[in-house]
Amino acid sequence: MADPVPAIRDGMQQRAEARRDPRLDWWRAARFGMFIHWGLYAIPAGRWKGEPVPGIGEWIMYRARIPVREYEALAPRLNPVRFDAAEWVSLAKRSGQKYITITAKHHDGFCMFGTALTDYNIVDATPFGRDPMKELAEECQKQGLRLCFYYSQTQDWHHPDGDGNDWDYDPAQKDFGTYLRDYVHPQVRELLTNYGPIGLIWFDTPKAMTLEQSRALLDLVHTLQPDCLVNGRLGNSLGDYAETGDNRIPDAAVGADWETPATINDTWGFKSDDENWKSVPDLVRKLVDIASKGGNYLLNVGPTAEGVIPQPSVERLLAVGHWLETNGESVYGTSVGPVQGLDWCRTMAKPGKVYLHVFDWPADGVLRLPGLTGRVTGATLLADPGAGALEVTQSGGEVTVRGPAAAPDPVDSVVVLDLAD
Ligand code: FHN
Repeated sequence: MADPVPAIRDGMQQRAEARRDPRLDWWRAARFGMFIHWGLYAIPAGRWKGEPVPGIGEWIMYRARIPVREYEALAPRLNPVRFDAAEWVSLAKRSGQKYITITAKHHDGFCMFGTALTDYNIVDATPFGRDPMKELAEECQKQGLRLCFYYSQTQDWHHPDGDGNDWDYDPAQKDFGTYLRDYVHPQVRELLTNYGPIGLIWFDTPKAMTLEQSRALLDLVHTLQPDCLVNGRLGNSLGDYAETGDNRIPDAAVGADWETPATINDTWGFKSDDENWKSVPDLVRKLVDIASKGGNYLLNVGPTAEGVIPQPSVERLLAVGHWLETNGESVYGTSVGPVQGLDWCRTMAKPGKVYLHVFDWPADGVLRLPGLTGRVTGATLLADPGAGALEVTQSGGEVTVRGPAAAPDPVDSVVVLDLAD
């Protein structure tokens, strides 16, 4: 299979055996997860001293070169009184998302969890005084979703030895090895000890991590929670699955476990003036496109400093969830589709079945699918099985299905093809 995304190639070359690792079974079946970028950066929400700061919201400290002492002053202002873990988890659930990956610590270094390693955390440094990760862990347990933690292991613009801040600290004086050993490792240990079973740890921007450093972190995670997965941005091609670049979807199917992290507008962390929301059809088709190539879609929301997930995100996610209520069978638990590379459709496979996702329904209602080996014994519309069997013929390597003239679903009509054993 073609593999046009270098990040995937780099991440997964190593581990053919990983593709059969049963620890990933839940994750492979999930196909759709909620990413949450939430931190102090939600307070300035893209503006500093009255001026807009270009770029993604959670990078405001870096982009505006905000001194640590000034940025720290945001902490006493963080009071997300409208945060409701039950509501967030329920939103993910109703949106058809099977796991939540949330920023425990992003590059700004502020910890959104209670930690003994620094007071610079939401429990000790804010009037809020609660641990949202605890509340989310409890709710995920209750509602049956997997909780996963994003943790920025290299960049930490607050810590004197963390990577990235060269405006407060002299890079030549930094001791990255000590930071990893005495700060990152103990914090990862906290995250994997204090919150129950964790689905995965999502590391990011590996930068100059040495092989030894990446391996030590991987081993730490697997020692503390053997079933906890590690994403593909740990560095040095280590991790349980590969991560594409942000918002990147490979052109073709990939013979590895992989995930696309993606924004729902143009930022990860909340920015008050980013209204460039992706449409529901776009989101549904991206999910389907990714799943047809064997990947997972990790779709981001950026809650406000009050703890509210912006309404345009909520509306879109619920609409995708609504589509999945009818069509989920053709997404969850599927594997790479047998026919690839066609503009008008995508395919996914399950034993004995092929799901044909039609993005552009032909005007005469006749679907002509080339390249399917195996005998098709029947075809139905997934959303309308009551409409009965559709007429199917097969000759010269082409399957022809006669459907209604009008697209059953203008976004994506799913036809189930039954295959002979
Ligand atoms: O720098 C981060 C960015 O802020 C965001 O967290 C994304 C999500 O994939 N990861 C990094 C850039 O790739």
